[in-house]
Amino acid sequence: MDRRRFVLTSLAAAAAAPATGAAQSGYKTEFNMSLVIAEDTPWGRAANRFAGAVRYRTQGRVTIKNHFDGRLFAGRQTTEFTLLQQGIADFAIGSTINWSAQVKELNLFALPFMFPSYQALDAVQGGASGKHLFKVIEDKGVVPIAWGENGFRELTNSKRPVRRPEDLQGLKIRVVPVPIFVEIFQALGANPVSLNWDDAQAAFREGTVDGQENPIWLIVPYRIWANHKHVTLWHYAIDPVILAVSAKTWGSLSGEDRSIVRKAGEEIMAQQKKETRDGLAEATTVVDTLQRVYGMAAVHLTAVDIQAFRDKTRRVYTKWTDEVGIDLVRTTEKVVDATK
Ligand code: X2X
Repeated sequence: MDRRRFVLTSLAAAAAAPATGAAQSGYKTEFNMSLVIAEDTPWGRAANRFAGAVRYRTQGRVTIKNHFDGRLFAGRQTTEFTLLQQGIADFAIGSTINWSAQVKELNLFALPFMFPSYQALDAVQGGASGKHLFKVIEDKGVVPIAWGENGFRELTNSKRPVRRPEDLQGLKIRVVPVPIFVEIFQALGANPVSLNWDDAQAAFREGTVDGQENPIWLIVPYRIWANHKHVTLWHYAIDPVILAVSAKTWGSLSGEDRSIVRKAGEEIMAQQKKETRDGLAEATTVVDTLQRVYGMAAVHLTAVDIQAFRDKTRRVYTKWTDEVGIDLVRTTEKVVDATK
């Protein structure tokens, strides 16, 4: 940083918060963190822990304000990555689905029925594919710090139990506004409706859509059970999240503060992953609660049931293998197969 800018930034910071560590360091007084979902969720809690740890360990030099519920991008969830590139969001815990709008390789996690288990996902993230994805993101001006978890995506709806692709015929299913999800549900004979997560809440309440797909932990905090009584456990796609920082912001931090931020992020996201998956790996605890307390009816698909869905979505898998990159997909398939 040149001296003039340093002095100006320091003055501005000192005026805003004279007594903080930020003022002494010359950093901005507050860094923005973006989240698409609410505070009382596994990503939200991790964001609060991260902000607390970073502030404490940097003695107030790095102070992060968390913007929940998509507030930083006015609800348009597929613009979050762009905000990180621009440095409008300094940090984010973001879904790979939302970022796939700018990073097409991240559609890897949405290839239908690619990942059979969290163990397979961890092997992929820890191996060559995970490294490649982090490199692609970094080359686009966003520095990934650690993987976290949103979870396997399951289906809920208000109309009927879904056991076979025919059961989805004509159902209006809310999907994230990215093309692969639209194509998957079209291939299954459903009627996909692209909606941002905020708008989706009203659509569930008002019944303008019949169903949605998201990890099952989210059914309780977002009261999905109040409108959708059917849940199908089919693990058809997975949604890892990533804690990342804008390269612009990263470049403005001292080496010491970068190490503090990285270490805190790695620790907290490992914990976030574990917390999200607890009870979900076998989906028993959460599903029991959904049935007993919230009156939902769960359909567990067997490998044979899943084959019918796999067959119907095969052409989407093939088309998106080319989009994601054939080498990345084949490398990933090998790692996944080795975990079976
Ligand atoms: O919008 C969704 O479905 C959500 C919350 O899971 C994502 O951000 C991808």
